[in-house]
Amino acid sequence: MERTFVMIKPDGVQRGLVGEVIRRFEAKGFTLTGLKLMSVSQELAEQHYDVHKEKPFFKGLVDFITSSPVVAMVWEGDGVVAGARKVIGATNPLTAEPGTIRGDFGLNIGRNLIHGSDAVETASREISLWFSEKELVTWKPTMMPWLHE
Ligand code: DAT
Ligand code: MG
Repeated sequence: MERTFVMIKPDGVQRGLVGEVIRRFEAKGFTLTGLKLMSVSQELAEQHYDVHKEKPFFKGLVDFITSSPVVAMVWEGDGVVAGARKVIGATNPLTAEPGTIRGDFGLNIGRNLIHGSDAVETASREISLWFSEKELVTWKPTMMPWLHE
């Protein structure tokens, strides 16, 4: 089953949107497989955003993500990598569609509330960066037959 890494960034946690974000993924039908509130070290932040290390916004991004706790999650389901990105919305909250998390709650690209892996390979890299194997729980919700034909 496909898995993706989702992180509620410091702005989402500080603004009290943890429950709202989790609610949206649950309501969609994805399965929560890992969950933790944590402070992010400089090293983890730099590794996570390694692809952006040459970008002008890299330092600001790392400073932001290490400034206050985040909620790290793994979600599972058919097509969850692309599906979670749809639920999250476009990178810039100003152009993100209403009905998406960023479109409904954000204003600024540097405060876009949430991260989601952008591809299946990225997801697997990010999941192993943020979670140990024993922190992930494999389970099947009993409502599965009501979500899948
Ligand atoms: P996404 O988070 O939608 O995958 P990304 O991987 O291109 O977007 O960039 C990672 C984060 O970096 C993004 O969530 C917010 C920040 N960011 C991206 N482009 C930016 C820009 N032009 N100015 C400031 N921050 C930016
Ligand atoms: Mg990205």
